[in-house]
Amino acid sequence: MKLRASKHSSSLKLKPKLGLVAATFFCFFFFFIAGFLFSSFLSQDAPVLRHRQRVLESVNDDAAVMPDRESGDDSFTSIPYQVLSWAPRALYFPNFAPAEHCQSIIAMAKFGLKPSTLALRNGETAENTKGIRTSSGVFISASEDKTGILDIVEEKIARVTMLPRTHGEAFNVLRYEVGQRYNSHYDAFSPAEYGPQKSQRVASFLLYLTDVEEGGETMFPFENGSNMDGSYDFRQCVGLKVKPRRGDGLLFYSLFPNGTIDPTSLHGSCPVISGEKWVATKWIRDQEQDE
Ligand SMILES: O=C(O)CCC(=O)C(=O)O
Repeated sequence: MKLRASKHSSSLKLKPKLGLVAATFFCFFFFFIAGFLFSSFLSQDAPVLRHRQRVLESVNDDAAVMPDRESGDDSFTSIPYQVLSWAPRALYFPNFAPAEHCQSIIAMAKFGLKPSTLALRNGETAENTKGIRTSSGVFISASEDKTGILDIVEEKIARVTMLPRTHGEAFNVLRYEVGQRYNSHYDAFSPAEYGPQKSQRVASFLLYLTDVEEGGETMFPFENGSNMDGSYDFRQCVGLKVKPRRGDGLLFYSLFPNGTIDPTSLHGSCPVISGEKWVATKWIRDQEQDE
């Protein structure tokens, strides 16, 4: 009993001491963390806040709009995009065109469809290139479209590429049914394979006019230099694959800034597995195009 009593009394004495030590430790820890956080806030966050303020100012403040010029806008425009890749240089534009515009483009193309053709290399014929591109399509220029929708789309493409409308070919509206595809190819024409060229395709803009249930992705098999060891089969759907979504746009550049062909711009359309794919392609060249 005695022993137990003495044990009990010594633990009673110890408790307040332990409490004091814990409280001191807790205060020290709390002030240390608070001080650390406060000092890093002062040293790092201040410039970020200042930078953010500047960006906001330039967007919201009317006075920051540059004076109107002969060509150009008198207000800011916001067209959202996502950089999909730097090799190839590819950008994705969600909701580039409204659904009603996509439907109207399909309606105007529907009755003029013909089997899609290919630009042939030396030695190639329609016969020995059969199966490479199996979609149907039709060319329609903005000036032919009395609804004015292609005009709106073309204008917007010129704004995001900053390549003049006069450099664009007519829209090539394509339909892919189940099983139809376009094997990987370049939009630019290598003079070594196709002979001397009067002008070259710089960039391609694809406006997806439908969703596709399954398949039909636009693919870039050589994204970031992958699959370039010579073993790639041009029908394979590998690399960067962009799933078509109605109204969204895809822009990619076929040429490097120095005018040579970017090998990673190789691309194609995976076969449609289920559903139907409609897309309007605009090829933009380095020279003005005849109407
Ligand atoms: O349909 C696609 O996704 C690709 C079309 C294409 O490669 C082309 O028209 O050059």
